[in-house]
Amino acid sequence: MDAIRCAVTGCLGNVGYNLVFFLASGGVFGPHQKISLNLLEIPDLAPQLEGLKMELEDCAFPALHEIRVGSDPFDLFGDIDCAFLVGARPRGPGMERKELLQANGVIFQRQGQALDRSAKKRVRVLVVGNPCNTNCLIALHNAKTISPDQFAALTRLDEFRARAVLAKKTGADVSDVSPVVIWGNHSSTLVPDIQHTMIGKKAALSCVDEAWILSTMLPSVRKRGAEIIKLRGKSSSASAAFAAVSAMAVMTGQLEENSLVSMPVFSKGNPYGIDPNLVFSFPCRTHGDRLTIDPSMRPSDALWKEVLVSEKELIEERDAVRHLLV
Ligand code: NAX
Repeated sequence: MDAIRCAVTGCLGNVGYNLVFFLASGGVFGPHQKISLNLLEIPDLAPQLEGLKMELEDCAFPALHEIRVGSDPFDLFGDIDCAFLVGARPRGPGMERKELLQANGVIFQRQGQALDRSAKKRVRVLVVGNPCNTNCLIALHNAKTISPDQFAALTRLDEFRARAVLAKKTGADVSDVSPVVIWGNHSSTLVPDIQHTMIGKKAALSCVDEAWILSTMLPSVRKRGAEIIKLRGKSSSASAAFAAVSAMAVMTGQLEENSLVSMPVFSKGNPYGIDPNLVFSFPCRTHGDRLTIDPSMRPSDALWKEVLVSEKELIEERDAVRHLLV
């Protein structure tokens, strides 16, 4: 069995540092599938990257076949089967949201071009670095010879958070809470939707009322990341890495056929009338390593209004980086 080659950008950051160990220990493909890691960081961190490589070697992971390190995506994306695009510029003091979009947009434009030139044509690409939906849109536009269906951004963490909030509220075990749909942008406008969620054998909507969903659940899922920063002094890292591993498992066909997952995917041809040139989180179904948007899950009118607010935000983000879309 050939090794699966995976690239991770930003692997010395909070999320990336956790992610590489999850990956090397078999988190996506299992402990018996050999995996090669291509690790990317900014050039200034070359010595630290060598240190990370040594740490990974010291774990003697049976699945870890080879490690390459560097900072050039055109080189490090060579022949990869999957990519986790985690590295991004954080928002600096006094930095406008628009400036952050531009600074990160350029990174994801270049990485899209590098994927196009260097990666395998069947590569699966997960964008974690924020603003992840719009960064993903930029990357897929710049990778013209790779199908946009092979790109996704990350709202799996928001889905897991929503399930945890619901389990806590109802006193259920989280494993009894079936998927919660996440609509829209990975931002403070995201919309968790429990219309089709089951808690054991009961519909979630028979356990909590819509007023609680709008007044408590929605803000608590949206603000969970900010709350963690306040308490921990750092943003979510291991939970985000775990969610990224889980999302890549979805994208590479490791889930049961027809599983329901929420993934921000290219919106072209979507059955909900959402603008067709966005990366938007929809309820999706798994078919091997392909995802299709489930057309039968339109939420209540009250929630749909919220979904449209998230769409508006994504349109504004896209319009601010239009020059980076080709
Ligand atoms: P950190 O600032 O700790 O790490 C980012 C790393 O990326 C740094 O080590 C930096 O040197 C590197 N980097 C920057 N530009 C790069 C480039 N062009 N090539 C390679 N590496 C580069 O951030 P961290 O907390 O790890 O978060 C990473 C990104 O994930 C952020 O944009 C963050 O907002 C986003 N998140 C997204 C989540 C999601 O659910 N979609 C949740 C977790 C996380 O907050």
